[in-house]
Amino acid sequence: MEFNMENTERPTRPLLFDFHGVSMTHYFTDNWEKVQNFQARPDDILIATYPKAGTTWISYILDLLYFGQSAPERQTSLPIYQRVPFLESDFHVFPPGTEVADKLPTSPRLIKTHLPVQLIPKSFWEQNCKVVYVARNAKDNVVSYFHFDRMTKVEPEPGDWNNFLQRFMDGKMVFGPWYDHVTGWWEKKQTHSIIHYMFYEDMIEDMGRELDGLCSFLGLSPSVEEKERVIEGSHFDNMKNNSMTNYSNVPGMDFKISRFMRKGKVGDWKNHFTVTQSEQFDEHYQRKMNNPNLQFRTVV
Ligand code: PPS
Repeated sequence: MEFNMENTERPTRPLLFDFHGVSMTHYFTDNWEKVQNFQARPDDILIATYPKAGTTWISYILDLLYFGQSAPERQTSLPIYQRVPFLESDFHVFPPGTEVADKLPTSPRLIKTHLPVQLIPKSFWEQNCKVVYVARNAKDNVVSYFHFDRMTKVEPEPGDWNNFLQRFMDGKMVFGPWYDHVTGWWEKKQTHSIIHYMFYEDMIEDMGRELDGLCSFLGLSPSVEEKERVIEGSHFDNMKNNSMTNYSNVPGMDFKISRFMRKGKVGDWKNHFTVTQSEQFDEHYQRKMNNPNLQFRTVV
């Protein structure tokens, strides 16, 4: 599969538009027919997240779990976004996600999506594929999203922090409202045991515990040494310094503005929200989030 990194054509920032009730940009709808008709296989593992919730982290953990030992060369030769195709993406400089996924030689295939649950191609449900969903608290999620949108031209113009925060609260973000995304997947999980719902904050707090839960869901029983290798390899500092996981070789990202592996913390929101913004956000949050069983932590 050819990924042409020499194509330096400067992308212009895309506009948001309504797509089946969800704000989107053309990068995620241009290939929609093939996305909707994508043929999942029963052993595919779908990694589903709202943008900036820890997608790359969980992708790398899964890749290490499945292929860390059997295909060590993969770890040094193939960037994570080529190992784990981004299903709905069609960035034009890369082959579309569906094509990369179709050509993946691995079994299982690890496939990334940011789609809200109602837009997932139906073959994933028909094939009863396992889904690993990672959710991150809204305040850290919006901060991470803001810095990401500042540094990459494939996202709409972020504007200043205050406007961005308001847009997030209004749900006018690529892939729609955070509130609906995390709740929609949470509710789907209640009737679909093939969904494993994880929290970024839990992973930060105790990766060993979270890895045990994940392995038990996947039916994997790695040795103590293997688990240690996965935990060590997926530690923020190691992923940040690893050119296969830190996105340093992706065109269209300006690391002088912000790095992809930026802080990797819970609670960075406190460095961004003013007291007034935080109070307004909390008040709005209470109105939007009405499932008492879905609780997030903004500190650990
Ligand atoms: S994307 O573009 O949606 O795929 O981004 P995503 O990978 O979901 O989110 C990026 C944020 O996740 C942080 N990250 C990590 N945190 C802790 N530990 C590890 N290993 C790790 N890997 C990635 C990354 O730093 C981004 O968060 P912020 O808050 O911006 O640092």
